[in-house]
Amino acid sequence: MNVVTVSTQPFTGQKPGTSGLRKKVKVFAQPGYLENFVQSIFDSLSGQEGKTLVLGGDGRYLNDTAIQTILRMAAAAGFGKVLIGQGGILSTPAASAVIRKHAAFGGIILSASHNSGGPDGDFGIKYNLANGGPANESFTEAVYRRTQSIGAYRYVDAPDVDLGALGVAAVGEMTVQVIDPVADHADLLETLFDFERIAALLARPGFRMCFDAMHAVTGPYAREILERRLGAPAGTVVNGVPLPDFGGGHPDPNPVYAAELVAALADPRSGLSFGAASDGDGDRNMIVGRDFIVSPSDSLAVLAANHHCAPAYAGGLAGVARSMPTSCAVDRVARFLDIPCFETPTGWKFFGSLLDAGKVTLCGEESAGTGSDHVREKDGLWAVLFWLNILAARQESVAGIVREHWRKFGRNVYSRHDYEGIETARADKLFAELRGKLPGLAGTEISGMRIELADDFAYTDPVDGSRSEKQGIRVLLQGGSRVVFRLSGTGTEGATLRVYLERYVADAALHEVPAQEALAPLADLAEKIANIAGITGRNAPDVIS
Ligand code: G16
Repeated sequence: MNVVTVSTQPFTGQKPGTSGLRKKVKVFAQPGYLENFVQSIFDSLSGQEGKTLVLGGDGRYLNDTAIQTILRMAAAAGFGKVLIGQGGILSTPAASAVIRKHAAFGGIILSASHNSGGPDGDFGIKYNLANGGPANESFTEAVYRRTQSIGAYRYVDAPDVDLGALGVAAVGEMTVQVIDPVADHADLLETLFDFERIAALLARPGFRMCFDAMHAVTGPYAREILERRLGAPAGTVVNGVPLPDFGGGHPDPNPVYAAELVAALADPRSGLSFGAASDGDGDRNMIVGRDFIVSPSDSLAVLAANHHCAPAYAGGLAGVARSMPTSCAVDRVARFLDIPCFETPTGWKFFGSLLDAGKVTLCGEESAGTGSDHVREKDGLWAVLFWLNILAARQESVAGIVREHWRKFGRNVYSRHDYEGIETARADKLFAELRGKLPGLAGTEISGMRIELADDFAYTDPVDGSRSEKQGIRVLLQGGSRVVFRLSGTGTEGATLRVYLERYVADAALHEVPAQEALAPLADLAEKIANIAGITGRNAPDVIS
C-alpha cells in the first residue's frame, strides 16, 4: 500500500459550527483545505483500524471529488471498509440509519444542509459517531484543536473508485462497498408506520399530496417510499432529481424557498390536500395543509400528542426534547402525557445522549427538524410519514388537526426573525451589550410586559454531565411569552442574528390572529432590549419564518 504523506500548514477558521464545518465552496476548494480537516478528524479518532466507515453526501457541488479524496485518506487512516451510497449519495438520516444497522465505527456526511449549492454556494462536512448521531462537542473541539496544529495529511495513492454501480472495490487494503443509498432507510421507516393505512389514504379519491424534493437528496428516497412502496401516483414527488446546484434553488423547506408548494396548496384548483418538502440533506421538513403552513414547533407538539396513531410510538413516549429556542408547545403536551420534556441547546448533537439513554422518544427544533429514536439525526421523510399516518388514522385535514390541538392546549404563537450577513464585530457588540444588561432585566417592565427571568442559557447534559455555556439569551415574560436571541452557527457569511418570538394564547377566539400581528409587541420589546437597529443598522429582518 503506497501511503503518501503531504506536509501542510493549518488553515484558520476550521471550527465546526452547529452542525460540522460549513464554508463557501471556494474556501473548501483551496488545496489542502478539505484534507486538513479530514486528517484532523482521523487524528482525533482512536481504534478505527480495520473498522467500517460510512460515507456519503447530499450530492452538492464538490461531493464527488471530496468523496474520492476521503476514500484515499480513510485507507491511509487504517479503516478496513467504507460503505458508500451509490453515486456518493446518502441523506443525513439515511447515513445515520446505515451507521446503526451495520454497526459502523462512524460516518462522514458531506453537506451544507439547507444552504445553497453550486460553485458559488456552500459545502460542508461533519463526522457522526457509532450511535449514528453528530459528534458531541468534546469531539468537535478536539478536531478543531487538531486543525490548528496539523503538519501533514496522508492518503493512499490509488485511482478513483467507480461509484456509479453497486459492488465492491478496493483502495489500498481497504474495501469499498457501494450500497443502495435508499434501501436501509426506507426499510427502517417501513417498520415504524402503518404503510397499509397510508397507502389507502393516498389512494382515496379526493386526497392528493405533493412532495417537493427541491432538487436535493430526498428525491430518490421520496420516490421509493411514496411512489413505489406506498403507491402514490407518479409525479407526487416534484423536483426529484438531485442536482449539484439544486437547480439554482435554495434547498431550504420554508415558506420563502418553497413558495411554489405553498402557493399550490393555497390554490383550490390544484386539488392538493397535503404538501411537504425537505432540505438539501433530507433531515429537515416542511408540512403544509390546504392553505395552512404548520410551524415546526407546532408540528413537534402535534406529533407528540398523536403518537398513538403510529405503530412504533403507540406504546407511549419515554419523553420528549426540544431545543431551547423551539416553542414550548410540546412542553404542554408532555405535561398532559405526564412524561419528561428536556430543553437542550440548538443542535441535534445535544439530543444524542438523551436518545441513547432512552430518556426521550421524540425530539425537534424550530429550524424544521423533527425525529425520533429510530436514528440519531432529524429525519425529513420520517416527519412526512408520521403526518400521513396521523391523517390516515384521523381522517381530518392538516389545518383541522392543528386547530383542534390549539383548542386543547392553547396556541404558542411563534416566529423567528433573521438578520443575515451582519458584520461580525457588530453582532459581537450587540451580544456583549445584551449580556451586560441581563442582571438588571428581571422584574422590570418594558412595553407593558413584565420580565420574569433573563439569562444566558447554559445546559448540563443529564446523562454525561457535560456543560455547554452561552447557548442563547432568553428573556421570559409573565404569561409564558418569550424572546430569545442567538447567533446562528450554520451561516457562512458574517453573522446571522436570530430573534425568536413566542406568545402563549389560551383564548381560542384569538388563535386566528396573524402571527406577526400577535407578536408585534414582542418584536418591539426585542428591539428595545437589544438595540438591533442602532447596532446593526438594520431596520427589519431579512427573513421571517
Ligand atoms: C443544523 C442543526 C440543527 C440546528 C440548525 C440551525 O441543522 O443540526 O440542530 O437547529 O442547524 O442552526 P443555527 O440556528 O445555528 O443556524 P441543519 O439542518 O442545518 O443541519
